[in-house]
Amino acid sequence: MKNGVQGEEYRSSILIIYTGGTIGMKTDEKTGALVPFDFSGIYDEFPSLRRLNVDIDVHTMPKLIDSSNVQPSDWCAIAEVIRCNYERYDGFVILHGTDTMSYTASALSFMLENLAKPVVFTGSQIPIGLLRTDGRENLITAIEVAGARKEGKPMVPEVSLLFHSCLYRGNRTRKVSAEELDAFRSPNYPPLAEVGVKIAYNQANIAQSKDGVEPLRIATLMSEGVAIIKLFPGIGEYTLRAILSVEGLKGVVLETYGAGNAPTAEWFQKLMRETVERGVLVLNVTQCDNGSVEMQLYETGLRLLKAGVLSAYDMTTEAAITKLMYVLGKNLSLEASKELMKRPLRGEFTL
Ligand code: ASN
Repeated sequence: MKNGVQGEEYRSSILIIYTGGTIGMKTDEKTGALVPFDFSGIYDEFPSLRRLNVDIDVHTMPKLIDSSNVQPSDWCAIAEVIRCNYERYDGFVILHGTDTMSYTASALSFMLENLAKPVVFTGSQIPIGLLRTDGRENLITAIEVAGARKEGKPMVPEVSLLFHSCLYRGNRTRKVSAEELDAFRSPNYPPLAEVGVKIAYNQANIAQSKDGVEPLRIATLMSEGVAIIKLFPGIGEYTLRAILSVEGLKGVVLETYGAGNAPTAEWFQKLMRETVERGVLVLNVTQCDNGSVEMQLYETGLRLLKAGVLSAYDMTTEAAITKLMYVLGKNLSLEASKELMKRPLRGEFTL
């Protein structure tokens, strides 16, 4: 079907939103320096894209940035572009620097409420204008995923991240290598698709299409009163107290050891109790690459549980901090915020 006409194959319309990062770099032929690539000439640069059964438009963000400079205001700007173009396109590809791509993908997964269309993040480790680039494959596969349909519905109606040979749920990912082309992992959730000769979708792991249930809404208030604290043997009481007594603090991601364990020293436990009693949401995330927080397993975790610290289960730090920002940005009661933290909203953790 093409746009409702029976008998012809449906041709998806995709909007590429270009935000910056290495993927957007090419060598200036005169100077040899790396300069931004103009994605609006995408068909001239990659004529093979015409062979895909999709129509592509490009939206270039006003200021192209290295993703180390990304701020919540950039997440809002991306969400706004998606909202404005939501009805016109079948899917979206976000070209983003790899350094903070997992943060942005996690944030967008929460901010895009009632999302029923694909939003596929991708980037590259080698500039798209260099011969050995990984950007070309990533870009083409991301476009294909964003346009893929099954029984008239989008194949992957959620925020995902395509890198190297895998498509992941965006809020399950983290960047794990500054060197390898296979730079992302989803340590606690299987890939949504594996890319080989074919793109093999793992249907059971992909969110169900919510098409037509509720209109897309974007939540653009992200709380800034949050912090990440990574425990280490020797962390000092004064340092920790100083961070936790910062004015306006509303939420903390506490990176603990193993299955969610922390020192049992009285000063530490007392500080945690006081922080929770002050109404700060403390979320326990493990420092381990994979596995889940289970605070009831050891005395060192149980004490945190009793102090009122919440479990992040198997969430990544990237998902935990952006979920805190999203939930606290809603300005709900403390109890209502805790309720939202305790349940998976976009498949970001497994209970
Ligand atoms: N510094 C770059 C960025 O995150 C790294 C990359 O895209 N590979 O924007």
